[in-house]
Amino acid sequence: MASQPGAGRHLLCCLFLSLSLATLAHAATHRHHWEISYQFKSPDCVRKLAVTINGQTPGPIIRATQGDTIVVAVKNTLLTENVAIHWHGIRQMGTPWADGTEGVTQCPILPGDTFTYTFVVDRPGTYMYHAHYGMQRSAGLNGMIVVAAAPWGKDAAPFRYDGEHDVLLNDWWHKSTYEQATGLASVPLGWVGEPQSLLINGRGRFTNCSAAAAGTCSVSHPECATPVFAVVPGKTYRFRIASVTSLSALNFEIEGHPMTVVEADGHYVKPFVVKNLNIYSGETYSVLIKADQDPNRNYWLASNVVSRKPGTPTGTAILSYYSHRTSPRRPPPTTPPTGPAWNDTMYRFRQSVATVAHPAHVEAPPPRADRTIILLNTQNKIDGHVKWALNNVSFALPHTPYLVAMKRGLLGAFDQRPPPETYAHQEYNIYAVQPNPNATTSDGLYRLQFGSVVDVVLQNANMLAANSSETHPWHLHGHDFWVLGYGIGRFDLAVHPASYNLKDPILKNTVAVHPYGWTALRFKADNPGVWAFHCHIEAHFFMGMGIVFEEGVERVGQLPPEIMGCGATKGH
Ligand SMILES: *[C@@H]1O[C@H](CO)[C@@H](O)[C@H](O)[C@H]1NC(C)=O
Ligand SMILES: *[C@@H]1O[C@H](CO)[C@@H](O)[C@H](O)[C@H]1NC(C)=O
Ligand SMILES: *[C@@H]1O[C@H](CO)[C@@H](O)[C@H](O)[C@H]1NC(C)=O
Ligand SMILES: *[C@@H]1O[C@H](CO)[C@@H](O)[C@H](O)[C@H]1NC(C)=O
Ligand SMILES: *[C@@H]1O[C@H](CO)[C@@H](O)[C@H](O)[C@H]1NC(C)=O
Ligand SMILES: [Cu+2]
Repeated sequence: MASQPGAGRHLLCCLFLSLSLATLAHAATHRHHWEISYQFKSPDCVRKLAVTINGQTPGPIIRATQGDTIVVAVKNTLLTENVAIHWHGIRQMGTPWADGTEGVTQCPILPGDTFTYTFVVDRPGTYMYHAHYGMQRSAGLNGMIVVAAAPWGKDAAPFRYDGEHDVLLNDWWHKSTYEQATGLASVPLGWVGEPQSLLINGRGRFTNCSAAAAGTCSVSHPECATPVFAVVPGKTYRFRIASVTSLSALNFEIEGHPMTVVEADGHYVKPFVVKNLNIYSGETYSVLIKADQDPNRNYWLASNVVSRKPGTPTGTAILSYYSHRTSPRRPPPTTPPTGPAWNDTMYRFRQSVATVAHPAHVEAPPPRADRTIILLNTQNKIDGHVKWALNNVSFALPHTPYLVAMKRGLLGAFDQRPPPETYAHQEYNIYAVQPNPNATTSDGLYRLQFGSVVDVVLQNANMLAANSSETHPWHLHGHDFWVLGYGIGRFDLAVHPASYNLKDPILKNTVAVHPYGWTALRFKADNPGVWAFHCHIEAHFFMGMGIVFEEGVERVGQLPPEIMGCGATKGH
């Protein structure tokens, strides 16, 4: 990518920017060299093959300051498996080919190859990265991105703290991702079940070693030692929390320490206090806690499954005060918090609604949309396979990345018919089991007029089984969206838009659609490129729960040849 044709113009634009914005004059470039390989790891004390970055899972935290450039040379040494890495929450303005979405923005990185991702982190906040190829994220390829605000810029944090900690939440299975994916694609469906463990910063604890294969489980393995977060009495700490789970919606609590929520997905929140925090896969939050409890004992950090009937023990870590009387690793004298009732949907709904923009950081949304797309989320069948679909269309990734196909006019590379904008929402009973669950498959995409304002309403419904509806965390690439409203029940286009929050909606990149509920979003199609929008549950996207938007692709500069080499891009 070093000899990229647009580099000269890019330099000019940045010179201009650095003259006009003093903060950018200090922009730095952070270079990383990552080797992706399989290693035997024991994140929850049970030895398993994991996909690692330079031998680690989770990978290193990428730290930068707003305006910096990140350069990551990714060398695939997996031997027999492709890879691609998505920088989750980074909008990739001007670098749509660096989004890392295999099949959408690039061909996969082949074994032995190196691909260099170069992008600017233009805004402060807490983000993450993870594999975006098959179900590889579940195998351990993930980590955090922490972008500090330019100290005297307009994006400086509207709150103070003395120190900070990073918390990456995950769920973990003992079965390989290949077994999981093959099960999902089988007739009948083979479901892996609930995770064996919940991980905090890549560590958990599977205590039933007799259930693991002989010689593979050791509760004293250093890789599963309980993480310790140390605090100084009287000080205020910012905890940056990210969830990269494959399946689980989580509830996170720091025993005895109420949390003030101050950031969500890189945007400052109007502060509110919670005893515990609901966090969905793909979301990030910052919370503040005051270290004002008895310093002579330790406290639990706890992560619990919500929204699905839990079959996984609480994930734990330790909060320890710097003091001479307590060893930092000594388990607290209490049992770990177990979180709210897993099926208390309204408890979680209220947190969603409470999350609005900080008064000093409101970015008003456009007052109206040019186009409204209503997406019914259903579980379906196609030729006997269980799938997820939007308006009866289950998404299948094309073999040729859209970005290349559209720039090169490779019309045969994907279905040119656009997917449906809506469904018969006046008649559809979201609570009922459908008489005919059959859907169709497509790799068609939604073409958006460049600069237009788009509303998307996600409507949840009953699944194949009676009386069941799950939470789906939807993630948009390339943009943040305003969260205009949530509801439980059937969305009505004639009624609900009148109650949208146009005053101080939060901007996010991932949002929950609650069981039998709806969520309304608005975004501006102002980032030239091709962008995935999908449920962040790894299995659900794998089974078709996603769509793709194209906007202003004609404005995208010359594509780096490194993103090509698969499907119809060969020889182009
Ligand atoms: C431990 O695993 C064994 C074998 O799978 C099972 O029979 C037993 O019930 C488990 N014990 C606990 C406490 O989960
Ligand atoms: C939640 O599930 C429990 C059983 O796990 C059940 O007793 C309770 O009625 C359920 N509550 C709601 C609100 O569905
Ligand atoms: C759904 O499709 C299958 C074939 O895959 C067919 O056998 C079945 O009859 C269809 N169901 C209905 C209700 O039409
Ligand atoms: C989905 O397709 C099936 C089979 O054609 C049909 O019976 C059903 O009404 C459709 N559902 C929706 C929401 O369009
Ligand atoms: C589903 O819920 C309805 C109403 O709440 C109830 O009448 C029905 O028996 C339930 N069905 C199943 C299969 O649980
Ligand atoms: Cu989902």
